Amino acid sequence: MKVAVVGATGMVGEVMLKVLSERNFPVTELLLVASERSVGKKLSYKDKEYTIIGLADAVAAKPDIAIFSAGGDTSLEWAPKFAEAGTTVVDNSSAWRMDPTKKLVVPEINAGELTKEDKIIANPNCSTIQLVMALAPLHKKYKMKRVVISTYQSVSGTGVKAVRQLENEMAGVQGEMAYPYPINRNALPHCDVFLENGYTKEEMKLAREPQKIFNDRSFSISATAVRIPTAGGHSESVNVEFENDFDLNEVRRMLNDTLGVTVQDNPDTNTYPMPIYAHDKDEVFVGRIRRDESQRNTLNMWIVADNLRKGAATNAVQIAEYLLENRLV
Ligand code: A2P
Ligand code: 11C
Repeated sequence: MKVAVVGATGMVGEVMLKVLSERNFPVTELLLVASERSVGKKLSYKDKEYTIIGLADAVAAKPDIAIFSAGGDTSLEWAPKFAEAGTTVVDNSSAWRMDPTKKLVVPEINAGELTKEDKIIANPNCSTIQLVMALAPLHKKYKMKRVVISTYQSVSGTGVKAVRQLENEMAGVQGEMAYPYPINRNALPHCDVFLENGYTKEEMKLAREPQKIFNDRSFSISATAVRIPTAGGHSESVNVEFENDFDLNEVRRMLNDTLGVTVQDNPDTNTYPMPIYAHDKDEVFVGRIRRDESQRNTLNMWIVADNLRKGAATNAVQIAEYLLENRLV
């Protein structure tokens, strides 16, 4: 496969290269793409040096697959140009996710929808991916009615500038601010921009994307997204009301049997998912599984994953692997 990584110099791009290498993705030719600022710089992949190229040169090279993580504006402008040149784009931005002509894919759940005609495929938001990975088996069995979610999201979700803000604050150094307030020793109920309805864009991604991924509008989701001073890994407190009653042991068993999900749940040994354990792992970790004693057929759980891996790079590479295995590129 001739593969282009667009946004190769970014935080997700770096993890993308690591994941492609770890999973031994069959790369015959690699194009590393970034903004004009980075053209000519060098990056290495599997001990070989590559020179960063610009987007126009990358389109002209007609890669089989282009994995984008260079922001929504770059995707809006350039993904169609790659698609026209015959390249299949897997896009990690929010640009195409809710476009009804594009598929929004978590391979474990809905990769079966993909066809050769899908030239721009959207990767869901990081906090959505870990949520739906845990909800999928439970929805299938008990049918969800309503989900209430509160997130505890790391600064790596915002990007390099936010990681630096946290590091500077911890070191007591003045620097550029990614957030309107200090993040160290703080919690900001503010991820992404505010919308007219009073929710943030991140909260609305959590409310809308799962319905599209499950191809089901029979359930609703209400979200509060909060930024906390963790370096990497997003955590989620999730309350799910089902139509049908469930058995807690069966819930644990089903989650544990789900590919890509690991249950860490033992109050006797203080075992529960945490961002420091999820770091650099591809699984979605679920714990604190318990019945909501205030309402019928309702479950509480705590979900943690590495937002740059399963939440971004790993999911995108899995989509590329699926396309390849099923001869869709
Ligand atoms: P560059 O390093 O040249 O700015 P992050 O999300 O960590 O900020 O990374 C964003 C990634 O997207 C980087 O690789 C960045 O390249 C790339 N990028 C940003 N804007 C553009 C653009 N207009 N064209 C191509 N790549 C871009
Ligand atoms: C965050 N979820 O942690 C975001 C980062 O829509 O792809 C990814 C933004 C997106 O703030």
